[in-house]
Amino acid sequence: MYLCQLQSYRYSSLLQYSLWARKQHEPFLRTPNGMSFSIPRNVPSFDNPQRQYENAAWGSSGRSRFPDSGNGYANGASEKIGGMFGTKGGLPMYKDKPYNYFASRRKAWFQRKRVLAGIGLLLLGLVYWLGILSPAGDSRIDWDERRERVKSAFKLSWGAYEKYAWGHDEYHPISKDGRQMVPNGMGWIIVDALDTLMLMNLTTQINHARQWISTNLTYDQDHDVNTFETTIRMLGGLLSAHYLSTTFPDMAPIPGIQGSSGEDLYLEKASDLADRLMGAYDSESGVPYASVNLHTGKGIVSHQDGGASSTAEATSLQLEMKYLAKLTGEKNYWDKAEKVMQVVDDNAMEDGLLPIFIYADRGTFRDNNIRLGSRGDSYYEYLIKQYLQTSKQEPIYSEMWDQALAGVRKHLITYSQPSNLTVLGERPMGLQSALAPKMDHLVCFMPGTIALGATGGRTVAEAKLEASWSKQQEEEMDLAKQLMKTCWGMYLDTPTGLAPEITHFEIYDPPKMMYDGVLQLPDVLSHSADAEWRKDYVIKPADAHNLQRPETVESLFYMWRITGDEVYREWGWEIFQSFMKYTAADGDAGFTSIDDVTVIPTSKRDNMESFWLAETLKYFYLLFGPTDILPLTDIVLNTEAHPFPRFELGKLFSTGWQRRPRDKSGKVLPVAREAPGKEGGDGKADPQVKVETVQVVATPATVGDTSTLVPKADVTGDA
Ligand code: DMJ
Repeated sequence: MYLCQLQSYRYSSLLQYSLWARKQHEPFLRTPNGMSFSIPRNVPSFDNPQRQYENAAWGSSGRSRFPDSGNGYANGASEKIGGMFGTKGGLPMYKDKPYNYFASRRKAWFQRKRVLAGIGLLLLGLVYWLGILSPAGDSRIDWDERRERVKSAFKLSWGAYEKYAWGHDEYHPISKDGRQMVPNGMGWIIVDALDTLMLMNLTTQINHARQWISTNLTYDQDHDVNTFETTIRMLGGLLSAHYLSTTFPDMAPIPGIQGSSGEDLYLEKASDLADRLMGAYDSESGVPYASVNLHTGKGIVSHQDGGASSTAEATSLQLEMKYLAKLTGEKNYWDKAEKVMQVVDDNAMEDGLLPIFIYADRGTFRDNNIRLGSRGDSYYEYLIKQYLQTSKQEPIYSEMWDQALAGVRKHLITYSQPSNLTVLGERPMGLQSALAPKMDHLVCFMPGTIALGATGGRTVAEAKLEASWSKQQEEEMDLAKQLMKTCWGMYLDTPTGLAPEITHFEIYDPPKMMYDGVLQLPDVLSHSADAEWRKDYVIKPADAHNLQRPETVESLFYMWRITGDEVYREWGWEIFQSFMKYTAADGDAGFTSIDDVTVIPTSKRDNMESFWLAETLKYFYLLFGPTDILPLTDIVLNTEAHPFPRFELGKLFSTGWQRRPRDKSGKVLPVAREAPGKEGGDGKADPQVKVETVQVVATPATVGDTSTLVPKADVTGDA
């Protein structure tokens, strides 16, 4: 029954797709400039001559969303060769040098030489067009121009917010109004967008934002807020604004205010907010409560999920609190955030993979649902980023990351069929139960984060020069590339070119696990409407919405920076165009979430997420920009894409905890009995027990029947 439903949905979506594909190709055949779509008014212009050139160049890469459009120079190559030999007038080989020009009266030998030279040049040209000699990609693409398009999209979105919802926490682009989340607003959109404004050098806009923060923003409001979201977006936004404005005073400068000597507004607001959030950590275990009242500072237990906090939410506050501690010298911020890591790790979960709910009072996990999507994701992200933030001086976090990544490879990586795409699935009932072949879009932060972990932020070429480069890093880079392709396929698979919130996969029965051997997947995912790889992807109607999420473009950004392979920028450009085309609200209202990525025309939801400005557009902008802006070796980006500098521990800070002792297979050794008369354990390692290096020895994962597994999709949960 379940399979039937899937099949019938697949057929109807294929039919829809082929109708869509025909529609897409028609304008290519009709319009001389190769415009593929009509753009809503006020969306950044795509029909200038540069755009035509880019479209043409695009076709030549063989990676166009619109195959066989006749649009690219490489298309119809045989005709060009024919033209060369005088049978047909070919297109110019270079845009300003017609190639079919011959002087008519030359000596025969000289003529022959010219023909031979011509053939040679043509072949060289073809090699060039196909990118064979140019691993870095097509140098004719003007990435600066594309980056400007992103900036235009940002300005349009920001301008719409300024016009229709200024000062509100939410912006609704369809009804063109806003809403507050707390009585006087928290600056949800303004604060989250600050550093993107700075990176894009939008001086007027940053001035307006700063003015609002200075005169309107108060966090002293008697209202509950989500501890995690407020930390990553507001605290993170203020801290990165502080970092950028003080470290790069020429970035969107505000005369007389910004710069290393003048700016303290953002840091003052950040400290005030952090002090109000501290009450969340006052649980019995130290694991933060899901919410906190900003006025009373009292932590509030979750009203849902049996009172448990989300694991990702409790464990993705550390970059922010530690950077604030470093800036202010207030060790308390550091200690509270660090304590959470210890409590979580003391649970000694198998292979470093954690259930997605944790009780704040007890510090133990609820249920056994393990995934790297909603409620699980950024725990893993913050392991490797904590290690990098403190300049690799806290090896405990790289050890935890390595263990968790080995756990992912052992228990969660499987392959789709028939095309063997790499799938990072879930274990909803625990590691001993069956695998669910489902990926939230949120999981797509992983390819980039794996690559970041493998090289520490250097390029692969640089990292390979180090003696420490090993087979493990090689394999991790391979895994990152495979997963990146899977995430890209989520976009390429749909008529809109946008990914759904959740994707399911057809997998083998029993599942083929990575542990049993890496399977060969297609080199390139063909754009063709009937490409076989599309059979591997399954989109369920309840999961088909798109909330303008950043994770795939985030990973594309890391993969581009780390591998230098321009294909990742090209994929990003295709995705960007899809956002422009299918998420634009009417008139000057900006961009919005949509209901269903499989249906054209798209039905719009009435909400622009703040991470559209803070993350998605920022990552596009960085992806198309030069690599020396925010070098990955100098910074870490928090889970809301707010950049913080890496720093040394210095005298004040150190890692204040140790992992419980483990044996060689990674199993935690039993805690020694307490001395008589002492009640209960203190949760700390027995100093007598010898601590072995954690070395995860993979054993075949337990797999089972997948047909009963896929639980009802959790479409509401975020991180
Ligand atoms: C953002 O708020 C953060 O990236 C978070 O970690 C996950 N959810 C959203 C974006 O999808």
